[in-house]
Amino acid sequence: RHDRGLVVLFTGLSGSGKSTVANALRGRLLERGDRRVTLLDGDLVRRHLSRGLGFSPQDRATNVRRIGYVAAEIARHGGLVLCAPIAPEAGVRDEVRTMVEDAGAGFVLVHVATPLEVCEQRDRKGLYAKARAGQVRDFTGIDAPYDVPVDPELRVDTVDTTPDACATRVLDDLVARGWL
Ligand code: GGZ
Repeated sequence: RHDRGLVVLFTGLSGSGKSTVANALRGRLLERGDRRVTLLDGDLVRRHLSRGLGFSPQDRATNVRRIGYVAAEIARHGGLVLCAPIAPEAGVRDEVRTMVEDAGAGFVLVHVATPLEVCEQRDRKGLYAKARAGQVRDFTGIDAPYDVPVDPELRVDTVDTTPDACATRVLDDLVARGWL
């Protein structure tokens, strides 16, 4: 199990802390000497792999499927992949799980469950204000849906847990499941 590939998919709202937690976890894994870590961050994926895609349900599904495909290929060869898109649709998240498991790798879904109210209050990029003002359309949690994961392997939130502490909880969970 220790040399099998693994994909950890962080899902959650914009501003929930997915990228920060995934980055912190990446740091922890590198410290441990686990060097086969690939981080497919939402922002970078949209700049490269998914350049040109928007935020319609179809484009989001394409974006998340691409991430899943690349993650599954890396995991097929023993890699450890962290991905952090919003991935709002439960059905598409399930497709990614199937792709990864069909590649012979493990899949762990982590719901970064920071509530909408908190994400909106933090509004670190000002996008929630723009969405409320109608300047940004189809914004997740405002006028676009987010399917709350029903049975994720793990749920964390950044309300009273720091991103570093969240990363520790994920790391501990991966160890407990025998992945590390
Ligand atoms: C949601 C949007 C939108 C809309 C731009 N809805 O907080 P951020 O800025 O850095 O993260 C959000 C990111 C979401 O892209 P993903 O590729 O993760 O989404 S998905 O999985 O649904 O494909 C946000 C920014 O892009 N952003 N417009 N309308 N987030």
